[in-house]
Formats: sequence, C-alpha cells, structure tokens
Amino acid sequence: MKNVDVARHFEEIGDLLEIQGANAFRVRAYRNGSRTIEDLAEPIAGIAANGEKALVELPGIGKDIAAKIVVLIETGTTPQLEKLREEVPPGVVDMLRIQGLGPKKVKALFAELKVTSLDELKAAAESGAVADLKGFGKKTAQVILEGIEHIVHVGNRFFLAEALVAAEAIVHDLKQLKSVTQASVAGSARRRKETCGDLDVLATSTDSSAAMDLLGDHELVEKVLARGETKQRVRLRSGIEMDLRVVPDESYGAAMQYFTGSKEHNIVIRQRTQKRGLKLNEYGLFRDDELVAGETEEAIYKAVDLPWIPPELRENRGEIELAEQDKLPKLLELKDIKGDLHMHTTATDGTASITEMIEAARERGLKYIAITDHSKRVTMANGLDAERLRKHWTEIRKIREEYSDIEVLCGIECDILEDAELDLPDDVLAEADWVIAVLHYGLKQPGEQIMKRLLNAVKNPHVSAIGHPCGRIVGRRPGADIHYPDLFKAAADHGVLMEINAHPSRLDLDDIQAAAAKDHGIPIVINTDAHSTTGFDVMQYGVYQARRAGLEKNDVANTLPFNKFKKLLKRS
Ligand code: DGT
Ligand code: CA
Ligand code: CA
Repeated sequence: MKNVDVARHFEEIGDLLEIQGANAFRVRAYRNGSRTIEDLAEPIAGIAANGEKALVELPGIGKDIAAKIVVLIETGTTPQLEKLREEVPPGVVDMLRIQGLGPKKVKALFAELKVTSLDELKAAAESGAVADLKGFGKKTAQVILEGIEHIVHVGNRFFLAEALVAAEAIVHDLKQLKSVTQASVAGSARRRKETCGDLDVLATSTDSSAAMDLLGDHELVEKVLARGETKQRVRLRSGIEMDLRVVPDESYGAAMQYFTGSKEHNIVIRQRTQKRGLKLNEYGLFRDDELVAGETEEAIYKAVDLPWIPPELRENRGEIELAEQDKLPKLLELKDIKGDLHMHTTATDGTASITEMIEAARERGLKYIAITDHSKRVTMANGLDAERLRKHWTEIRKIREEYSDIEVLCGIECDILEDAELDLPDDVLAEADWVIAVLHYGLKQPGEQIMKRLLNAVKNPHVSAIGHPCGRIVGRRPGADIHYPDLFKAAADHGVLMEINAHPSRLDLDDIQAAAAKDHGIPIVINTDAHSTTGFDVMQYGVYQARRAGLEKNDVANTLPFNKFKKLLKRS
C-alpha cells in the first residue's frame, strides 16, 4: 500500500466522522495523521513493518492511528472506514467535492434535508430548501448550484497524476510476463491530459489470457467488470476504470495510434488515409485487404506523409498542420529543468526546514531554487509579515553560504489583496531576490476587479512572476475570471514571468493559456510549489502540461543556467 493510499484512507475517515458530527479533536487527529503520511519520504509500510512503536514516533501519529495503520497495511482496509462507509451514503461524500461545502455543511444537508446525492442536492437548492436552512441562505445555495455544475461538467474524472501512477505500475507488471512483448499506456493518460476519464492500456502478447489474469489479480484492481478474448475492463481500487487490450505485434503501432487518440486528432488522420485510398483501424493500415503498416506508429504517420507526432499534441489543435510543414516543436523534457522557484518551509505551511528543502533540491539535481513562503494575508498558513519575513531571509542568507553548488533565492509568495494592493510594502519586496504574486482570496470577484489586481501586481517593479494565475483547483474549483490577452500583454511589456504551477491539482496556467503566453513571448517558469521534500516530485506534471502547450526548452525560463536566468529578473 502506497503512502497516498494510506493518507487518503485517514482523510476519508476524518471527513466521514465530521459529517457524522464526531468530536473535532478526533477529526483533526485523523487529518493530521493523513498529512504526516502523505508528506513522508519513506514508505509507511516499511515503518509499520517495525511495529506500532516506530509509527508512534512520527509527528501526528498516536497509538490509535498507529494500530489502524498496521491493520490497514495488513488487510487493505480498516473496520472503522468500512463501517463509516456503510453509515454515510456515497452521494453525501460526493458533496464534499463542492467548493465551499465542508463536512459541517454537508452534515447539515444530510441530517436536515436528507439529501444523499448531488442530484437531490441540486433539487433542494433549486427549490429554496437549502437557502432556508439555518446557516445557509440564498448565496450559499447559489454557490452550491455553481459547484454542482462545475463537478458535473468535469464529470467523474481523475487527476492525471493518480491515473498515470496506477497505469504505469500495471504496465510495468505486465512487461514482467514472458508472453508479453510490449505494453504501454494509451488514451488521455498517454496524452498527459490533466484529468483522465478512464485508463487505456495496450499490450502485445502470445498469450492474452495470461495478461488478463495478471490484471484481474493485480493488487490495484478491485473488480473485473468485463472480460473477452482480447479486451478486459476493470475497476481499480481508486475508482478509475481501465481497459486493457491485447493485440498482435504487427498491430501494435496501429492500436497505439488509435487508442491514444484524441478522437479529434484521429478523425483528421483517418481522412488523410482515406484520401490516399487506405483504410485505418486499430489493427493496421490497409490497402484493400493488404496490411501496409501497423507495427509502429511512425509507419502509420509516414503512410499519411507526416512525421510522428508527440502524444501530448494530438488534440487537433494545429499539430497536424505543423507536422505537415515539418514545424513540430521539439518539446521540453523534464531533464531540461534546472531550477524551481516556488516552495515553502516550516516558516509557513511547509513541513521541511530551509536546509532540508535545499538538500532535497540538490538531490534532484536542481541548480537554483527560490524559497517563497506565504505573506501575512494567508493567516491559515501562518503567513509572514515584514518583520518575520526579514528574519526568515536573514536565515536563508546565512544557510545558503554553506552551498556552492546551488543558488538559493530569498523569495516570497506575496498575496495580491482583494483591493488590488500587495500584501507587503514595496520597501520589503525590494529586498527580495524573487517575488511571486498570487491571488488566493476573492477569486470570485468580477473580472474587472480580478484584472485590476493582476495588472497592479504586474506593474509593481518588484514582482518577478505571477504564480498559479487563475487559482483553479482542477475538477473542483473554477479559476478567477481573467482576461488573459490583457494579462499577457502587460506581463510581456513589464518583463514579468508566468508560472505553470506543476501541482497536479493546479496545473495553472493550463495548456491553452501556456501556449498563449508563449505566443506573447513571455518566459514561463514551471514550479512545484513544494510544501515538503517530496513535493519536488510533481515537476513532471508541470512539464507534461508545458508539452501539451507545445513549449520547447527555450520557452521555459527555469531551463536556463542560473547566470542567464538571473538576467530575466532585471525588470524592464
Ligand atoms: P478519457 O478517457 O475521457 O480521458 O479520454 P480518452 O481520449 O482516453 O478516450 P477513451 O478512453 O474514450 O478512448 C481512448 C481512445 O480511443 C480515444 O482517445 C480515441 C480512441 N477512440 C475511442 N472511441 C473512438 C471512436 O469512436 N472513434 C475514434 N476515431 N477513436 C476512438
Ligand atoms: Ca481513456
Ligand atoms: Ca477507454
């Protein structure tokens, strides 16, 4: 069992307990435990193997949770969660996904109005029953309706990070089978789309039943939903469903091309095959009944006079025209990244010290970082006022003296307040090496005010970059109403960088806006926003998003060596 699974288990216990109205300390204990496990660098299963005593030594893990961890790892679940799940209907848990609706309100809706699904909640909100509820009101009812619409719009999709990790683990295990020659992730996960509806995996094998048996028995799989000669559909424990298709070697390229999609991309490719008197399907490319190509994707694309197109670009957003003119970008790669300019320490809401973050960054081969703790407006995260920030920087300056192989910038993640002022005075910001300005509060303000805030930040001569510009949470919270062309024009004029926040729940800028920022000539910086030493590991998701935007190494500022990166900080 992975740390994330154990963490999610306790998070869910905390949520369900709160919905049931359990004691707040108890609820918090589960959440703290969950957070500790999530941030742990080493596998919790390894620690648990040494017994409960070793677990209790972790911060936030008491005797009770320690005992449950042991049971959870041994049996895959705990009696407590199973019981809670029986008591609280799954539709009630879904309500937690609505932004602005915490367990307390969900509990009230469940207890008072007896709503047990999003559909029932929608009806209750529309009928006015929600607004009449104590502590709710018309505004909350409206927020709920908007939240439901957003969820329904995103549908039951999963974060790429979660989907991809599972798919890659299964592909890895399939490849261990003697009878399997090739295996790969296809579908939206291969295109690195920020969310996946389901997973698609392909394998070539001399013995399709061996591959299907392996999948059916896999530890990540909860249930086999359907099984045929060459196709199997399963549901993973995380809830995401997966299609496995077993194809012969000579069809592998055709099947990869077909099942990678997107549908829109494939339609255009198929038109090109038809024009050439060919027929394309998942088994191959045929002239009459003769197989012309099928073993590799390259051969399929070549047959329609195109170079191979990277999966991240296959959305029919101009990639076929670029391929035709031999102008496909040479996409950014993870290994090109040399710096990370957004991270937190224990000074605010991070779990690691300055030194621990520097060490972790060095281990990952980073050559420069910026430590950017929160400014004071974020009280929830213990944000820094001028005095504490200056002390923090003094500390950073002292510690960075000890390192000759990594540059450490004294930074700040400075809130852009609701009234468009920055959260810290100019004379303080002037002392920073690097300032990321961000929106955290008032994301629902009218577009005009949002733009006033962003433009004010861009014009401030001390601001280096705009972080997670729209503030969205993928699938959960829509971003602020930004008029991007105006933002990008101002950023380009003032020499302000734009961030792709790599956290899988943010990916903000998104692929479309990152491409637009590039068109404005704005250097993009991809940052992890790490809150722990393992937080650096999400960089790849930012890189995927950049690749979907067609970005090359040259478009991304933190691929530069530090001496060149530094020059970008000089504001025009
Ligand atoms: P998802 O699962 O919603 O995140 O998105 P995809 O792209 O993984 O879509 P999925 O799982 O329905 O199908 C995988 C790929 O198979 C899809 O990208 C293209 C191909 N495909 C599926 N159905 C069709 C179809 O009706 N026509 C064509 N041309 N391709 C299809
Ligand atoms: Ca899919
Ligand atoms: Ca599928």
